[in-house]
Amino acid sequence: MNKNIESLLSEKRVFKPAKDFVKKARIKSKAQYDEMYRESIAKPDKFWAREASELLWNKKWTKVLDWSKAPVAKWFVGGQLNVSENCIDRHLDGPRRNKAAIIWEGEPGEKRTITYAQLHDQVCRFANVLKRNKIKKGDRVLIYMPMIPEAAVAMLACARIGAVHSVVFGGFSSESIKDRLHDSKAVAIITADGGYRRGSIVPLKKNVDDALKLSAAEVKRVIVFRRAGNDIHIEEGRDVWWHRELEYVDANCPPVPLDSEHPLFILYTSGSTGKPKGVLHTTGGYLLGAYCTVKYVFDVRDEDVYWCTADIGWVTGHSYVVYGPLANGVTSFMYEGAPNWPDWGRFWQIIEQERVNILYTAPTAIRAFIRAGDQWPLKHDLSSLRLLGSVGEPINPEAWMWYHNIIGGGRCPIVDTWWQTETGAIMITPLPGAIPTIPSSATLPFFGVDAAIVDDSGKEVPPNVGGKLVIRKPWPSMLRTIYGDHARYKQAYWSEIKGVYFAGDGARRDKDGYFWIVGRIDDVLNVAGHRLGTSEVESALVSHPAVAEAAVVGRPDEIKGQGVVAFVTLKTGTKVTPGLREEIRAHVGNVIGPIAKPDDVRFADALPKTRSGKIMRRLLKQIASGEVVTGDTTTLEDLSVIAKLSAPEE
Ligand code: 7RM
Repeated sequence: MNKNIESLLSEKRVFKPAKDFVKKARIKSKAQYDEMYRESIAKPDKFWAREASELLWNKKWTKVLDWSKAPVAKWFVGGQLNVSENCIDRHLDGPRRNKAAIIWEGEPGEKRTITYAQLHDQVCRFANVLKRNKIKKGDRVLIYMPMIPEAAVAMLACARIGAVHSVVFGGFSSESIKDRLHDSKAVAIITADGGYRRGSIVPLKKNVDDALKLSAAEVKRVIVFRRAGNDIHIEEGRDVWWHRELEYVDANCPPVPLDSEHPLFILYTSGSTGKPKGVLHTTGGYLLGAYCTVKYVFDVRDEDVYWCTADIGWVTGHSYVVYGPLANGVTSFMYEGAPNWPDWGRFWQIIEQERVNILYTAPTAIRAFIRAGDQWPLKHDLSSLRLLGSVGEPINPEAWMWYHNIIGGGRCPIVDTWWQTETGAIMITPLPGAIPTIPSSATLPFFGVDAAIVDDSGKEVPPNVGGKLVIRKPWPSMLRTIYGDHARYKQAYWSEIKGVYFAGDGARRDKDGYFWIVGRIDDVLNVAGHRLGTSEVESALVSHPAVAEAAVVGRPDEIKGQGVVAFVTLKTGTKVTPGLREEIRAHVGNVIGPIAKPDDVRFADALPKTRSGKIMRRLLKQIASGEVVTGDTTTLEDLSVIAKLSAPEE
């Protein structure tokens, strides 16, 4: 057995769902989960038909799944529905009519509450604005907005008329906008004058103008929401103001019944190589995945205030800020700004003030909070929280424990949810009232998810042996294609191992069936013939008391194949002493085994991250190997980080 496996197996702290959580939970025991899971795999048509019947269909399907043209799936064949009708209109006849659909706080501190009835009014009016501007069913519309309710309104308005939105994260450059316009052949853009970020204004409209200067592609219309009040250029004949357009429309806009396989959105995501892939999701299956996971994984109640901190520019924002919670009639809290503006207490102050019950955030944020210090959360009453979620990367045991104790007060289950842009919805996760959790394990597959760990030939490996994480059966919210490049869809996801979806992640499964995600396969090192997960070494590094955050990459090594290079940021107030580097190396050696001892530990002020918080290992690999940093850096949060990392050591 590899040393690294031993270290993961040594993580034995098991957290059982608390009794009073279980009492109210939908799924109350492992046995109940097992039973439902068995049915979902053995009789998927029956299982999904039952779940889908909780949605509103304008026309019932004739067949649950058509997989005869694999890997192209058709779910709920012949069925018709509308996503915006399911997320809004459906709630208007009962007690949810005047309930908050969205509670929003802007970075400067203003607050808005939008009820389901008000959301209906706004979405209908804006859908009429789209129609007025000649945007039709099937047209692609690029959305480039700050985190304001109008971003959700724009998405839902597109869904209402069958236009296909492609949200581009507000932190992306004009170059990225141009590429996405081009690839999606969008006919319109919805944007804002500007958005707030850490006290300054992001010039969104100007970025759109610059993108259109690079290549106007097929864009006929730009609709601009006034958010920040900054000066902008209005191109006559092309650009219109959102609020002016509203003067010409009424609130009558019936939802258009759409085929279950009608495209809902395209979302661009980076692959390991080449240009970003336009992941295409469709209507019925995607909505069901988002709906069903919010229901079971977050086990939502009508009285909940639910907060997913993701930006709508990421898939997490699509499924878990907008579509999933609204389909469940839940109150979705939305925040415009950064977690550390004006200080590191902002999130905790919001939770106290809004009495937030469910918090869903990313490990990178958690580690940043740890670094900032416990005094920030400890200043606030966080007792309203009852459930915590984690997404985006493996959560190391230290971050998990801090989240559990300091934020969750030791009382809240943590759902560590593994999924991808491509999967549309959560795939591997604990169900909070049913599944005992272990720090760093995403635990068990969600209903209908036939996940397995296989070797290169596609054969399932024994427990605790690492391999490729694959999904062997189609699931409702799976991507349908890569927009405009179906060959790449087949090649990227269905060719690595014949007949199954390969996620790009490495993982192992323990004897209880729990999944332990190691990370992207390209982040797995091979040091002297030993498989070593970079995230595992990182986890060992951050368990050292002086270390706040760490990123580990491989660099070519003549003897061992690959050597281990660790980039480390220290906790505030920690000084780099002469012995510290060696002490940290020794610590990793103790935690995992000598093989994992970093060959090089480099101290840094910050790590290069994408704006969604993922560490950019490609850049670190280049730096570690002494190369000049090249390639795409448009998703990088702060370019100056690279300059500092590349500079010679002290
Ligand atoms: C939702 C999202 C997908 C990649 C995926 C993994 C990593 C996501 C977890 C995780 C370990 C998790 N979509 N990942 N969640 N790794 N544990 N709970 O992040 O398309 O942007 O990224 O993120 O490597 O392949 S994504």
